[in-house]
Amino acid sequence: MDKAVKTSVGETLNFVGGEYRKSSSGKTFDNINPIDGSVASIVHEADATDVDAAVTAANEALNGEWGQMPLAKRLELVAAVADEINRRFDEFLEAEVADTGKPVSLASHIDIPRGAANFQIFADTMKNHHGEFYNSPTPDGTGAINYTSERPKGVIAVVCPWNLPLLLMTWKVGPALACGNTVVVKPSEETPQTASLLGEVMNIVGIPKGVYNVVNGFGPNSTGEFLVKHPNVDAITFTGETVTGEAIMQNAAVGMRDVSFELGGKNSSIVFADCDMNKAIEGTVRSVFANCGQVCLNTEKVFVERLIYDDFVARLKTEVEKMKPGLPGDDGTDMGPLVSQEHRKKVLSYYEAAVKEGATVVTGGGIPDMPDDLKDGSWIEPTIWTGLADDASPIIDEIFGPCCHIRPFDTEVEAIKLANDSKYGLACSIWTENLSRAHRVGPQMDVGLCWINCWFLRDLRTPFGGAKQSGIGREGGEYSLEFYLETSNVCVKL
Ligand code: NAD
Ligand code: 6OD
Repeated sequence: MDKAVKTSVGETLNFVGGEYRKSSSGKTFDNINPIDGSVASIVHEADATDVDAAVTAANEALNGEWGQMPLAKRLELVAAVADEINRRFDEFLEAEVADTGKPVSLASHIDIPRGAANFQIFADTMKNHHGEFYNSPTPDGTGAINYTSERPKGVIAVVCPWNLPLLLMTWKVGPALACGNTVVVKPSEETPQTASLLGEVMNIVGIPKGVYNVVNGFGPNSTGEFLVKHPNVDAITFTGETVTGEAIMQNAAVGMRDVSFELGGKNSSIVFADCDMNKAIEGTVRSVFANCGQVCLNTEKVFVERLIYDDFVARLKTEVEKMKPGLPGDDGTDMGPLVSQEHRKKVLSYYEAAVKEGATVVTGGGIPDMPDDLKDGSWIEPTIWTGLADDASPIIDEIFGPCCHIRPFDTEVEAIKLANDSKYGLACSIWTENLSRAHRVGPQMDVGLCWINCWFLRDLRTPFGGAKQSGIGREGGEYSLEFYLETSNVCVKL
């Protein structure tokens, strides 16, 4: 990819019934490139009429060719979407990088490959999926058989965040389509381009019109709210902030629509003195700072056993100070900007709060000095703090930026208690070479995902999701199918 910042400004249209459409109101908004504040694309904002057209198209497709299509053919098309994304890899990469500013090295290893894999894995999962069968005794001795029958749930609203736009959207659209549903996707207003581009892929592959629809816009009193309130939406899958999940859930309650929620986190790492220090440092650098701290799974609280605490803090500081922010395509770049100026304001408010609440700033804490052509980007320094109280706001709240607090602990019991002390329960990482400790501590973590001696290592068949206020339900493999299929029991008296 070109090393220069993308300068050509295109339009991001809605995709309804297999066609690209401008908004019926004529309203547009700017999609800003966070690298330099330039306009990456002009986005057409879908109003209630446009949302209604998308939901209607999705309903018609359910009752048309898509609904009648044999499973084998459907899965062949879903797998073909994966192949076509891979064929157009560079276009997806360019769009994702322009919207997010993330390094090409990251997007080309995680975002785009996973965008494709999410279709292939669920085509495979659905191919191997089977129902249940029971031979049941009856009082008269003749018996009965029971078997499950499954059908698509219907029209699924897919509401997405901006941090891993293609990955997180396809993580829902892949299984939804494999199960025979149709979707209306509402990408984040910050990162709309790859969802729109996926419409071209759907048409080229031959996915029937109306199966995949995209409506662009904002959340409250805008496209997102119109979509989740639409009475002909059968279920809602959402990834984003917990407070947004609460608002969506209230709307989902009307008509008793099912929800699948992947929400916020405040994730911990526990580093025991018996860890492999090199692995723990390398893993912690990734788990705190990957994607400029904008992964829901990122670590923001690090607990380190006192015996190795000083050494750990010093070594992490050395590694973090080597990190280089810069243009996405430059070889040396290992950190992009935050997604927007607005998000930077939020993260900086925590940088200020940390100092006010008594933190020692080990490194970072502000805005890096960038060259003139990048000054309008949303750059921020990777930051480490120590010395905060357990109830300080940067310890309690999800910040979603490249920062962490490091605190010492003395016993295993204390570390588990500190790490679990949160209203969130998404993920954690444990660093230890002691096998017994690993198996003892792992299951005690009050989270949906516990990594031992690793972070963000994914097998797409495993359950993914959060405990407490980090989510409702699980995604991945058969867990996704559970949400996207309506299961009935058929009981036959013999
Ligand atoms: P957000 O909640 O602000 O927005 C997510 C989406 O919801 C956007 O498309 C937005 O337009 C839409 N939206 C907002 N209000 C709405 C409403 N009232 N009705 C319908 N739609 C509405 O989240 P974000 O800032 O885009 O993403 C960051 C957050 O997402 C963080 O909290 C992060 O932890 C979380 N996240 C969680 C996971 C996970 O797997 N648990 C993954 C990624 C991000
Ligand atoms: O890897 C995944 O499947 C996934 N859902 C990752 C979520 C990352 C959150 O930002």
